[in-house]
Amino acid sequence: MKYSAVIFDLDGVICHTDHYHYMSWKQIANDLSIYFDENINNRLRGVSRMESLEIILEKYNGRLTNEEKMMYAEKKNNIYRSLLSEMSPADLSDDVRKTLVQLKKKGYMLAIGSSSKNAKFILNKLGLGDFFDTVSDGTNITRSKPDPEVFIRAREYLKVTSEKCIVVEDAKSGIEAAIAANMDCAAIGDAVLCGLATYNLNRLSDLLLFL
Ligand code: B16
Ligand code: MG
Repeated sequence: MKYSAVIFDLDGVICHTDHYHYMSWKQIANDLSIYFDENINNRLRGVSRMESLEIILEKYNGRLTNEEKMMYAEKKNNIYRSLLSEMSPADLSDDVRKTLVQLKKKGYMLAIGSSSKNAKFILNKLGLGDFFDTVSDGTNITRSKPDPEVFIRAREYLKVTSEKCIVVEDAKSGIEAAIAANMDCAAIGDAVLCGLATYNLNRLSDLLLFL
């Protein structure tokens, strides 16, 4: 096998929580009367919560203190967590479930490589709390994507080389992080548009065409 491990991004790849991020930030933008749309939201994919707020504030006319920024980031996270709390295993699509089960059957090690500090909470909600061989997320990194740290940690936990890993990502920042980690990558959704990935997917199960 060319690869021995598949490292999945979470939001926008395994589940649709990318939309919950959008809805939560939209409320914060509305509170501050800041223009915000799906195109701006696409720049938030894979980047940390505080960096996301800074991108949103590019369209803000006033200035916020660090304390105010912390307050808005926390408020966003509370809105986001209340949306997450409604999630259940039914939020895992048949295509994603089938793909994960098949890859495990074929003998691949499976990992999560997510910038989110809520990753384990989401995995538990989806009934995937014990499914992955390792979870590298926003709680074990100091720099978020496009820095490769989150994927390097994942392959260290799995004890494999970068050449044996393939990353699956919906964010341009995540594709750049995979390339910086010397890993091949498959783009899905918005990440396809950057044209930088080793493979482009229409749906997650397209992975089964070559893995
Ligand atoms: P949190 P991923 C990323 O997750 C999201 O794409 C990004 O929009 C978010 O800002 C980041 O997690 C941090 O999330 O606020 O939950 O810690 O796509 O890398 O799985
Ligand atoms: Mg993502």
